[in-house]
Amino acid sequence: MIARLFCWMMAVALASLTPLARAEDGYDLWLRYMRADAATSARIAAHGQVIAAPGDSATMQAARNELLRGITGLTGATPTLSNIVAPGALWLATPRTAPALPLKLEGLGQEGYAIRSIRVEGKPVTLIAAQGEMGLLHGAFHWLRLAQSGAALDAMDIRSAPRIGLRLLNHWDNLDGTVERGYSGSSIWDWWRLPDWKGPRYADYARANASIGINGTVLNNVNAKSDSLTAPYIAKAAALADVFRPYGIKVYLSVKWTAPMELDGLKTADPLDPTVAAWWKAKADEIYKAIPDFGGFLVKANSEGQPGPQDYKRTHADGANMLAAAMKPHGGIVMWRAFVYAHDNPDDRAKQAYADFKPLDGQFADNVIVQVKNGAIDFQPREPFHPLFGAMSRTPLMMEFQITKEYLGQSTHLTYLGPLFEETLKSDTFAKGKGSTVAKVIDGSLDGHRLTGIAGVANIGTDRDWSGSIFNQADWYAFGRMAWNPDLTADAVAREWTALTFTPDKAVVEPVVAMMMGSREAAVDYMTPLGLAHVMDTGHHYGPGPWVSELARPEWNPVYYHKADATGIGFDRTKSGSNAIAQYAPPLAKRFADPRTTPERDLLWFHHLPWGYRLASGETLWDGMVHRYDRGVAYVAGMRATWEGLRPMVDGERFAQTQTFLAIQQREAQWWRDASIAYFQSIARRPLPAGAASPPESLEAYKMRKFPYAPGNP
Ligand code: BDP
Repeated sequence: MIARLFCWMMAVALASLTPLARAEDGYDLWLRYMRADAATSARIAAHGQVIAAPGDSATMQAARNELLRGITGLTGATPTLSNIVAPGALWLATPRTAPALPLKLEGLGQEGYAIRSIRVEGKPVTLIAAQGEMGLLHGAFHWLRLAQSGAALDAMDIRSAPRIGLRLLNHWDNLDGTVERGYSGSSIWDWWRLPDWKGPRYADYARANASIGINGTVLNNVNAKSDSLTAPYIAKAAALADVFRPYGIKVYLSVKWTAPMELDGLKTADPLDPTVAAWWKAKADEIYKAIPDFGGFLVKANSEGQPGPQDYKRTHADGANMLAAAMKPHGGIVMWRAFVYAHDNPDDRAKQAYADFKPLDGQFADNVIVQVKNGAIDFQPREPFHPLFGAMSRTPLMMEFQITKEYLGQSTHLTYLGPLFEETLKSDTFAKGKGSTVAKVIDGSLDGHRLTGIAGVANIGTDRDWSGSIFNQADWYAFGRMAWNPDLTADAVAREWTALTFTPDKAVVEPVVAMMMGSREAAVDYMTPLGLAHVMDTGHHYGPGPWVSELARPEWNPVYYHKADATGIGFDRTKSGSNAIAQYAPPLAKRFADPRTTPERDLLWFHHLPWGYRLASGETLWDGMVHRYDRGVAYVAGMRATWEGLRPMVDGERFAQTQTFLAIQQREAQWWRDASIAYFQSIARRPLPAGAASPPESLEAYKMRKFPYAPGNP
């Protein structure tokens, strides 16, 4: 009896050790390292049975630990650590640890790496080589990515170096723990208990970012509080910097323009006032004492009520250069945001950033980079690329994408952002003729800039799965991978992510990637078809509100953006309207001047057209809009069906979350469609095309829906 009980206990104990029994809650992101199938496991074991990675630095330890963790998880066997390059070894080497490396490292910089299958005394060895240890860490992550996705590990010959220098997350995290436009819980920065308590999430955060090539993080909201520049908060930021440093993640801070007045009672924040400049210089010195590798400042000035140099009749360049001078002796930089529009400027909001910044081209100090939002309006499901890209050749410009999906269904809609990033990066500015893509502007190659950058507004919070949903993790992943290499396609990145996040099994990868790839277009269809924008309900930006018209500032109202009236719909940005098209290079301006040559996807962004206008398909604009709303809803129904079919192949917890969120998305896509049609039909006064269902509720009923506690709304 006792023996039988013992056997039973053993069986239970063993069962709980088998990896399949492990609950998957998403915490491990794409670094799951679950036991691989026999063939993959054997391959990994053959190429990673020994890890030869000499060096005691924290970065080398991180690289070694990652390989140990990965290989052990994937194969079930722990590799040996050795300083001798044995057969079957993974050998991590820099010119310092191995002066006679058999490959060239030129051009790889400090973060790049090479991976090559070589022979040492006739035996196969995988060499990961780099100029420095950070490159080795990135190389280790690359090798693990391949190992985890079941790729061949012999005959390797890879060289990889980041194309863009600054690859940063922007956290819109407030000091009270809330996150502006955050949909995944609270801020992961526990400001209150820092600097003493440094919870395990910080290192996991740094690991995850390093694994996809991100190398910096702005800790606090662009709507900044001065307090983050006080001594206690600098100490807190320094504690985080200490945790991140081994992973190559630098810390940056958003600053409030009037901090010298608020913190130390200065009479002014005029950038040309010497006391102001001296204050910032002393502040920079203080920060660098605590954080010697501090990255720099991010500034939102004279935008949406934030103070800035224009309050003192100075320009953005005056402001940026004053801060840049304070950072300069320490090697720091200033990222100055171009997201500006003023309440007293009646001009088209889409034109205002260009109007403010274009004349300043060439006036910025060499450690200033101007951060331009993706979209001259605001992170919409679709916007044409920002006209500043390609228009300021003498100023380094960095891209600001929004990873958190303020306008794309927030945490519950599956709307993979890879295609949005790719579409923008590949857009041709024609600044120096055909092929002058946005990617070439921001990687510095078009104009020969050395300071280059890209930022993503983070979707990270205290939710167990970090990003508010499993599929939102893909947006964080895609941002990092495309920041490292802006030529990567959204499809390739989705494949990688799916293989790592679920399984390399094609039976899962193919349908999941297919779902993801069409998902952003589906959101465009059910929210803002044919170039519409900013019709989300006010404040929380969650759900439809195309009828909103009574807010104080005209450009806060959706009616400002769609301009629907009895004759038609759309924002005329041609000569007869705001003439925003003139901000684009002549070949594009010409293309956008005529609805016939404007890409249909941007039609109503550039033109106000009659409801009866004929689309390329031959149907009327009104019918085409209705068809697109329906197409978007149908796509979501299709995703639900696909996901149901994957039930046997996905672990229960992650399956159920996605299943529930897709149900929410379908309900809400339908709501978007119905409410939009109810409203626009009340203006267009046209019948629905044959087969299209009437909205089940009255327009008034849709207008009545209120969401006072929707998350993320400041
Ligand atoms: C808008 C957000 C707002 C941000 C602002 C910005 O609605 O919360 O503060 O952008 O980027 O998208 O500064």
